[in-house]
Amino acid sequence: MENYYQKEIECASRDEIVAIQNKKLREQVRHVWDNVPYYRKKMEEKGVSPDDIESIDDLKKLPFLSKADLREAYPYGLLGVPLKDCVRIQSTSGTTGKRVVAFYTLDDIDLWEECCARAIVAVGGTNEDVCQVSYGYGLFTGGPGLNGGSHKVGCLTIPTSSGNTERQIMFIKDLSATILCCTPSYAAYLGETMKEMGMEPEDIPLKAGIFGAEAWSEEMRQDIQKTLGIKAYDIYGLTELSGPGVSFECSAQSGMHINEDHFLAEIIDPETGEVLPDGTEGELVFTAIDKKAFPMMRYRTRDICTLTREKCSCGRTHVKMTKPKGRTDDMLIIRGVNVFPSQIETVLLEHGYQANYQIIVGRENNTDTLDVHVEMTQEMFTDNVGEITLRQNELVSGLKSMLGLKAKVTLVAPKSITRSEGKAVRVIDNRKI
Ligand code: DLL
Repeated sequence: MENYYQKEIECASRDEIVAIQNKKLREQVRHVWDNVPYYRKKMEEKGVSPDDIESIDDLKKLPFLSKADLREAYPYGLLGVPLKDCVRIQSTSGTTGKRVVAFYTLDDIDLWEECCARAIVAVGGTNEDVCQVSYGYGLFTGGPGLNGGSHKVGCLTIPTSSGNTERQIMFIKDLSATILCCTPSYAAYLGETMKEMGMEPEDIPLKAGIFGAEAWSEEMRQDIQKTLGIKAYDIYGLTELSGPGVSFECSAQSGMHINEDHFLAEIIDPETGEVLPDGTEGELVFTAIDKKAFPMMRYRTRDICTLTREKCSCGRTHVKMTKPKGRTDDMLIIRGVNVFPSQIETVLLEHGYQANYQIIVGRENNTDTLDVHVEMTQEMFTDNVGEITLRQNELVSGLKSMLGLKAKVTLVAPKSITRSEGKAVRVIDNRKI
């Protein structure tokens, strides 16, 4: 039987959802106009005023916000309330430019944690569960968000944070953790370490995992499910919109329901900014309609995915987004061809490898080069050159048919690629150096 944290809203009819959205959007636009001069100026430049926004159909009249705006307005320029009403900040790791610093009122934290609670209940979590949160705690939103959600559900929460992998496994076993929250790459690493410690999936009581914060393929889901003996669910979010829980997977495991009572989603053409119909792939744009301290309006996420409104078997009515394929800024353009790391991952896992790989892009004689280093698994490890060459060639042709590009593949020894405890770094683009 499907459980819900807030059934009334999670399963509300379309009319009910739209009525909530219209009301909240009107109020939020007024709030931003009155309190965020930076965005008001953008609205004025576009010739829009709060009176022009009556319903969600008017959303497209509003200007976009992008990472560049966040940088320009750093740190307080997009704040929607006096600083004294804020109780927390969270921040991104800032690998691409300046950090994003997001602010929260107590109510903003409450709604964020509610979103995470919905995600935990959707994977079967109740107050009888033990939820181990192995996302990083601190400035990163993963740990704090799921910790709060776990409290709301009433799970016994184990705040291990990331790292110290053997201790993670000890806690899972000794304290009978049933739900694990971490990045998918760390989940895979935990599985690998467990195996090395001589443990089988049956030796641990875990039943579900809530994995997100980075793109991961369907093949990687299958792999993790097998090594940990659990069901693996996706969760999505970003610091600008609070953190994890903007959307989450249900029992159908076929895309993530967006919490539409808090976030309006649109898909746009990343080149032209034009809004695209449901079912079309494009860049995801969000408007936060009730978060007050950091009210993001039409924020361009750069994540590429599709929205679907097909009826879901779980009974939830909120729109679903497909697994993000990657970010427009992660997308590599190699010899003119668009390549997402997730496509490479799909090919590797289809050929029996695990998600331990590195993509190295360079330029030689004015031509882009694509090198993929892939770890052999223990089972396939060999120093037989003939066999290695055969395997490499298989991958070269698999990648060729996926990407339409010739890549160089190098098989490397097991455990030679550094493992990640948080978001994995898969790409080294030497062209940028
Ligand atoms: O990664 C929030 C989060 C924490 C989500 C824990 C899920 C679990 P940021 O560090 O601001 O926030 O990074 C946000 O990560 O724009 C996506 O590109 C990527 N991302 C997040 N979740 C997923 C996912 C957190 N499930 C950026 N699949 C986003 C693919 C994801 N990419």
